[in-house]
Amino acid sequence: MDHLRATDPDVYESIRAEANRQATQLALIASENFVSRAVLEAMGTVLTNKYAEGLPGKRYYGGCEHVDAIEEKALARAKEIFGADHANVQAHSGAQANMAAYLALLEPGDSILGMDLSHGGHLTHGASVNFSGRLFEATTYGVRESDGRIDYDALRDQAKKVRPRLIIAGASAYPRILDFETFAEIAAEVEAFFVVDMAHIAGLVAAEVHPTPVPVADIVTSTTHKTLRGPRGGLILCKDEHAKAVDKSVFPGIQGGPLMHLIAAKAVAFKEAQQPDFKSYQRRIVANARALAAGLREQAFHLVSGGTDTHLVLVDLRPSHPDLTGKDAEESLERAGLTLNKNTVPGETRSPFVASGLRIGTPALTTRGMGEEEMGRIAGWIGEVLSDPADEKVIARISEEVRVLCQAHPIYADLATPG
Ligand code: DSN
Repeated sequence: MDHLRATDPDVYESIRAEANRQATQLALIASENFVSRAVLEAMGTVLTNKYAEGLPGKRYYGGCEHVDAIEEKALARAKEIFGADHANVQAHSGAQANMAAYLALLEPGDSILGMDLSHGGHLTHGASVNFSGRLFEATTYGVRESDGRIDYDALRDQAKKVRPRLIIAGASAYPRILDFETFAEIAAEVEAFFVVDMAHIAGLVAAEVHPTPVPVADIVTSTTHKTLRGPRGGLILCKDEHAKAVDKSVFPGIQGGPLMHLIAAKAVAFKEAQQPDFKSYQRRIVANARALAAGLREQAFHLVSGGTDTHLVLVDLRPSHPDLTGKDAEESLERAGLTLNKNTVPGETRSPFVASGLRIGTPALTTRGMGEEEMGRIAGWIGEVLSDPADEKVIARISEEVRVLCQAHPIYADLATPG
């Protein structure tokens, strides 16, 4: 990064410091990952200079032959990985992908049924503070209090009661397999469109570690940067019958020029997801999450749903640590070198800024080559720190142990070092 360092030492130094932070802390945020150097390189290219509104072969600008070739590759790979009729790789983010999906199928004022945010859903699935709750009449379904799993009977009852135009499945803090077949049946019973936001589990789906929603959903949206381990961005897959509406909904519906440097990086990430070792990587993510869950249970933490089938666990701190908020737990763990996020839990009584839970994920550490043994150690550290979050001696000792573990699993080492 010689040019950047010379032109803007302040920004250069912050980027270098961030690379150092990523290399020296344990990234346990379930939605984060580390992209490959190839993906990173593709993002920092001259493609950022190019306007390419439209689609390959049908652009509103000249000079698009090379970006066309790139976007065609990205589209072909996305369709092949997920077995989809049609793909659109231009959504700038998962939220944009969801907005495009809704506006492809619905009119403002129509009704949607999505998972309650505090039960593990997402802002764009109908939260009142989000466009999805402002443009559409949103109601919610959730998990059973007794076992933390989606209550499909209650979902069916709710769908019959409100007769939504669209049901959305998908979650940002749900650790169990999503039963897409049952969702689709319920949607069919009430003649609703069925959309799946698989952002969190896209990598697991690509590797067939989680059932795919593609055959049963009208539209499937995703981000590309979570378990899929690509650049930050969105992806939309759909059946042929919705292809035109989806493409028009993205552009000119809600976006202008596509970010071609990110589309190139998506193409590279999709190629990586087509390699045989991607399947074993995804299986290791889940094995690591299960090992982490087992370790946390040994530390007497209460896990929503009792464990995990996926890449994350959701800890409800209230039974084991009634006076400890998610916010305070997150801050103490960060001082010990473990980054994760506070999260609301089913039946939440605190505000989302304080929250009573912790969401902990394994994709990023699995990318660094950590395995089940390391997950056991991490669960132990979480238990120790949270047993007395004010004990600075324990935090100092653990942060040193974290540093040593991180050194044994280097990531972006040259970017982290002052040059
Ligand atoms: N903010 C993302 C997450 O952390 O799950 C979802 O968009």
